[in-house]
Amino acid sequence: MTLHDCTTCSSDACATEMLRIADEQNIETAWHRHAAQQPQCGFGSSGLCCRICMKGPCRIDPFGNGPRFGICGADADTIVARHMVRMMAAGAASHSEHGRHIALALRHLADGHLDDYAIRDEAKMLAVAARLGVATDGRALMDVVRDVADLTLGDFQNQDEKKPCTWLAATLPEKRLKKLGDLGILPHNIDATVAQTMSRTHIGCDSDPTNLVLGGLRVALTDLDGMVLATELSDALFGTPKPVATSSNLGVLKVDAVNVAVNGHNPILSDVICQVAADLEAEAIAAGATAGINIVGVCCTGNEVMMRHGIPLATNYLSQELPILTGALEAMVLDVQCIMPSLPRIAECFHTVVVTTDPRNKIKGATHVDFSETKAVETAKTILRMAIAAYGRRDKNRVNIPKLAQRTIAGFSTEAIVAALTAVDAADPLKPVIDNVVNGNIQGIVLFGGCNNTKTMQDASYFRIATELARRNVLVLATGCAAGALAKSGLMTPEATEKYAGEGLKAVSRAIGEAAGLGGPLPLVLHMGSCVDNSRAVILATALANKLGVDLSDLPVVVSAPEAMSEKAVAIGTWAVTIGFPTHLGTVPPVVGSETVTRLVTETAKELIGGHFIVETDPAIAADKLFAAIQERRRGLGL
Ligand code: BF8
Ligand code: SF4
Repeated sequence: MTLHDCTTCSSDACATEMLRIADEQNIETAWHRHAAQQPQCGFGSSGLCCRICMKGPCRIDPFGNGPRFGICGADADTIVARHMVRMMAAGAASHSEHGRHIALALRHLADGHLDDYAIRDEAKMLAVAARLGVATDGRALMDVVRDVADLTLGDFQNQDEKKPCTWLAATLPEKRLKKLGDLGILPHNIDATVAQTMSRTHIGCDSDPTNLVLGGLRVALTDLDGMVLATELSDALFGTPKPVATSSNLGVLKVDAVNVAVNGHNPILSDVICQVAADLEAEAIAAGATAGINIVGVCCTGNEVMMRHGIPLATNYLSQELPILTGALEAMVLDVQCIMPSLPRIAECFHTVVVTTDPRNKIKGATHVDFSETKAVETAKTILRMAIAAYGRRDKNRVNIPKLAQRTIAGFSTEAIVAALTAVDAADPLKPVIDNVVNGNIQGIVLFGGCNNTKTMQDASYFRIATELARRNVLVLATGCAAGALAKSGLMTPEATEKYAGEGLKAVSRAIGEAAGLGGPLPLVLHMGSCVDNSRAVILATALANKLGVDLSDLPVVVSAPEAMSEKAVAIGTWAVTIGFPTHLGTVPPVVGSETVTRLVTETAKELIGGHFIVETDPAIAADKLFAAIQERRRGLGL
């Protein structure tokens, strides 16, 4: 096992504590494997290794001393652009597949084929229908649901290239839609755009870097489409989040409970597990677990159930192996995406059962329990009973649960934010935000999103940039593993607002928090949900832009992904730029091998679409650059 440097692995105290145990017990984690991978290949890191065809791999010498072209003649610009664009397509496919799953479930529900689900938020369902232009007056709810599901599935089926995806058209401001339409990058169909992206990047197809990058922007917009529909339909199906008090980090595991972690992204099973856990409480107690069943979350499934049910978050992406190392986790239940294939190997050293549930996402060594929505409750109970049985095999001498469970206020859906603002100004809820942006109490808004990445110290940059911007009166929103990092760091509390916010932001947070009955200021960081829920921030920003009669690219809104890692994060960052937001990446994407592509996404994009990438690995400098971008926008608005 390759040794890692414990002082630079993670700023999360629980992770550091568990890594010590991993070292003692000779158990390999992602940090050990990262160390074993050093040095990582420079060609791959800069995007200059092409594996598009079997004549390759071909490598371009970035210093000009070796080959300048691959065997087919592709140069550095083509190679870099093609691989980047394929990453975007993979990200878009992932989010959209999640969205399709929810849309199909709604369709089956409308047809009476699903007994285990219901429309939990009828008001949201009707609001969504109205936004999509579906008639609601005097109609049976399930007829409305069927129409919404069919319209949504149309975004995967429409063959008319002139008709943009329904959800994008219903989400973005008119000015932005026009700009994207004029550039020819407004997608008409998620599946077709992903397929076209794969096809145009095949050997011997599109090799013009600008045209490839424009294709990338187009496929990234399908990622946004898939995310918006996933979030909005999930809210209708499972409930729209409201502020909820809970806690984060490994201290949420209980020594006397059957601990079950849900990990992945899609709430369609995890939500049911949360609902049925109470039914099996007596069985858990009978097995000796006096505290019953304790469901905890990991990664974005964790965010989904935290937002809607206040389920505590055990951890975010990079430390997902560590709940098993506590020796107190009975089961880890997996659905899709960002799941480490190492989990069953670690579980072998303990009593934990690792359960995969999606037939397209199996892991060697895990137990597979096939999940389908038609038997959701039955599957959830089967899995929970596997966890109860595992409790009897727990070795009490190997239990090491860290103490820290950080208090966390989550649940800030767009609707919850608007409801809090309505308490301040019922007639015009957005006015308090706009007035305070104009008077400078709020300088702007930053949305933190994205992952963990072993290339940086886990969670550290999130804390540094968020507190630095909040001190400068920037309102902070977060989703995904960014939200996990900031929750574990204790920034989702009113106390953090008192401690870190600048005077202007503090005054506004107090006024809104108190008017909304939260008994204090808003938390310093507003948790908006999982990665797909970045769409909530877009909906909020669109409402502000529409109210001001401006485009998204005029707003003092910036995005930061200090630990971007996944292809999904590449897609999200790209659509954030494409709809007009300056977007920070704290890890260097594999584009630096091409000056042309680097310039396109960091400079030319700004002139073309208003947004651009800011690549900066130093968190203090990143905070300065993000604040400068906010100031530039303020000046543009005459503020
Ligand atoms: O969708 S933030 S590591 S878990 S990709 Fe993955 Fe990145 Fe986490 Fe959620 Ni999003
Ligand atoms: Fe090499 Fe061209 Fe094949 Fe890429 S597509 S591996 S550059 S021959």
